[in-house]
Amino acid sequence: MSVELTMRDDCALLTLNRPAALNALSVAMLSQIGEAFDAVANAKARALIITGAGGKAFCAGADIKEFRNQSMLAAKARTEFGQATFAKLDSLPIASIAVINGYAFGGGLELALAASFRLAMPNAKLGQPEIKLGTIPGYGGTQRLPRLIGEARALELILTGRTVDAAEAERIGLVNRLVDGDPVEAGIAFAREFIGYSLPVLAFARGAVQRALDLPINAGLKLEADLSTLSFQTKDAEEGAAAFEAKRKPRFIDA
Ligand code: CO8
Repeated sequence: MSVELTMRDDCALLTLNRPAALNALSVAMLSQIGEAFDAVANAKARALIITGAGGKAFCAGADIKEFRNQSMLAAKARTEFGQATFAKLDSLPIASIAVINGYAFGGGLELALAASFRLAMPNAKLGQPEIKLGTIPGYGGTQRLPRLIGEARALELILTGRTVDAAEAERIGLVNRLVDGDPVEAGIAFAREFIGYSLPVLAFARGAVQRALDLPINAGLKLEADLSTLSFQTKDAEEGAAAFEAKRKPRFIDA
């Protein structure tokens, strides 16, 4: 299998495992990633951590060796398949963290962009080099990159195909944080900062923020009011306020 799914410390751990090709995304591997996301949706995990095997690459993008002699319809089906696969991360009940340990190019960066959070190891190199291959990002990059780093910076990266190192990626908001050491441990340490909170309430918060840039402000505020109201219907909201008054730590039960 080119993808491994394991559990560690309440976190699901997805490892892209095709190091001989720098974890490049063949169509078969994309299928396996989609199946792994479906499995995570039904697992007892509180966060998903995604990283690449081999120490050199998170993922060097779509498998270029599968590009030639594609019919127009096959190319369209392939880009839609990649988009649909990565969009599964949005509908997961838990947050996802891409730990970028090496190259994250093209479809590899697009996978990381679809995650809730991105952490960069010191050897991270990120870019959308499709223009150099005579094509454009096709797994969500033209839409998610400007939402994350703004239109001008996204356009620059997509039109020039230039590579960004870890420090620049943090400076422009492409990654949340710089981390080092073991990538999985770094992902778990980041996840520990939120996975102790109520899972349904975390999902309400993610659901509201995810839609923020797509909705007109009034519709977004309505969504926030609805989800905030829902959060107050949980036992965990009752517990949070009771624990505050009793000056003790809350004991959330995910309900
Ligand atoms: N696809 C297939 N094989 C790859 C890929 C890739 N994206 N990247 C690396 N490999 C393979 C190499 O061919 C090589 O295999 P082999 O040993 O058999 O020759 C092996 O991995 C190791 O790679 P290198 O020897 O090139 O390693 P280097 O350290 O010298 O270079 C780089 C590393 C800089 C990452 C270099 O491999 C590279 O430039 N890779 C391509 C990066 C790229 O352009 N990615 C974007 C791909 S396009 C894309 O993702 C579009 C998504 C939308 C698709 C829509 C479909 C319809």
